[in-house]
Amino acid sequence: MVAAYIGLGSNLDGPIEQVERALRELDALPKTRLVARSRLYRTAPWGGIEQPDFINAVARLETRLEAGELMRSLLDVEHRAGRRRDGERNGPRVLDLDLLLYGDERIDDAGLHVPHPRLHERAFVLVPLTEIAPDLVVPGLGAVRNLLAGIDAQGVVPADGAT
Ligand code: PH2
Ligand code: MG
Ligand code: MG
Repeated sequence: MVAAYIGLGSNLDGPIEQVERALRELDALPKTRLVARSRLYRTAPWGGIEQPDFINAVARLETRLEAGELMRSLLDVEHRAGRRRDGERNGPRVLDLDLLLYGDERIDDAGLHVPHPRLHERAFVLVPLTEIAPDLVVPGLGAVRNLLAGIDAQGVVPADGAT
């Protein structure tokens, strides 16, 4: 079994439901179970494009899928949600599932880069990841709680409540 961390995001077509449904679909993947999930966070869009706020979350899976198989499964779940890869880079999307970490492996293949290359600069990933795995070490970068301490996380708030 390998522990894999998935970043989930949506800012179109009912983002909260999109992310909740995707979490159920991750748990239902073959050879895989969902063992932890963060709360939902409402997050300011990152990347310089004017667009609606996102809902983001992070999940920990235990899986016997190979990294490449898991990546293809994530793309399938995105596709079933109606994701079409014709939008602009960093633009709005109905569902985005990013493979953040796969055990302690470092992978650099076409279409598969693990750890996710921008993980350490994104509060919408580091806040939910720190919630479920503060001591997790990102290969080459250190513990996630220390990565979070180095960035501005102001635009990331729990989606269930005030401010
Ligand atoms: N995803 C992006 C680009 N910008 N901003 C937020 N807040 N959340 C995201 O998930 C996100 C983003 C590209 O994948
Ligand atoms: Mg993404
Ligand atoms: Mg993606």
